[in-house]
Amino acid sequence: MSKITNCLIKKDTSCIPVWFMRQAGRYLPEFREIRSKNPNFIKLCLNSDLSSEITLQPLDRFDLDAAIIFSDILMVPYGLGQTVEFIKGKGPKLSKFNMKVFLENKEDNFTKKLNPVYQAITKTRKKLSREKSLISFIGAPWTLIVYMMGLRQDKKKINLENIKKDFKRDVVLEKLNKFLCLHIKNQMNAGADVVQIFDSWAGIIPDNEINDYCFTPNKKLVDYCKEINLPVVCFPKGIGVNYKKFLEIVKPHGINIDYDIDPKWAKDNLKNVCLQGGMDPKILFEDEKKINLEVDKYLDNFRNTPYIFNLGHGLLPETNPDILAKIINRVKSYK
Ligand code: 1CP
Repeated sequence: MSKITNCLIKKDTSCIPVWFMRQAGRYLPEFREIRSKNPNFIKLCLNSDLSSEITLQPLDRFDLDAAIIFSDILMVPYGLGQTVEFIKGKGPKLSKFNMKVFLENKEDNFTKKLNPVYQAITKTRKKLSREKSLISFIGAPWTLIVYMMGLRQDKKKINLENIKKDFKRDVVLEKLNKFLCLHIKNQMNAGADVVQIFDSWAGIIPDNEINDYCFTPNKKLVDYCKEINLPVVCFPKGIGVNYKKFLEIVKPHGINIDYDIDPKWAKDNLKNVCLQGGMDPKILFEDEKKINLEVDKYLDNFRNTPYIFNLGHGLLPETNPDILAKIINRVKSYK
């Protein structure tokens, strides 16, 4: 069993494993080099040799306890027939959502389209030692809907009345759930030993809709992971005190807290779960003394509770890799 699955399943507190969201990415010069020669991001994700190489880049540099497969949550909308483009400085752009095309999707075709992602997982697993986890991931249904239907806005709460008119909510959620379960299973069969569910836009769901759009769809996915014995970590970013309710309803093995969550509050309110992350990725731009204080704040707070060191969101492109190396060493030598 890897250190991370030990922490997630057995709630082991004897060591604090460490990995970072977006650990494979733009802050690494070796990633930027590959990226500059591969302007089409989706094509890059579908190149299993390069994806596997990028996945392992941070592990060649740092003493991390997991690799996270280099892919994207938007590979699922791609697999379901939407085109996905990444416009520099602007983020992702998807072709217009078409309900008919969406509902016609077949499992075989989806698996075939995303096969290179699964091949990348198998290739990576072969090169990774057993004590290291290989983390797969998906976007939660709500977060995918935000991109698929072009609802992405600033952080403010969203008015769902506008989309409800011709939006068959339960049909869309059910179909997405089916394909997300398939994507989880395919990634596991290819060699992934953990899955993380990113609900990055959960924070903009109005409170009266959070049950239907966040808790219930996440619970269905977590129940499926438990059925197939795959440890699962949820990340419902931005939901504040609703983290408590989320945990009571969804009950994943692990939960990643975001940087708005007070770690003390998390320790007191989020029990019987392995906690992960929390530290603001912007702290990595501060001086060493301040960084160390902040790292220790999380390590001290979660002493003797099952905890995986990570951040409260992904690493930022401006991060200095040498700072990351120092943080990892600090976590590893913490007594
Ligand atoms: O070079 C580039 O321009 C591409 C940048 C990039 C990278 C490195 C994108 C575009 N995706 C990725 C990889 C990625 N995406 C990983 C790889 C593994 C790792 O962590 O190292 C993961 C886990 C993701 C997940 C992801 N993609 C999320 C969930 C996590 C989060 O950041 O909240 C989301 C929302 C996306 C969509 C997406 N893909 C890429 C970008 C820039 C975005 C976010 C855009 C936005 O803010 O809406």
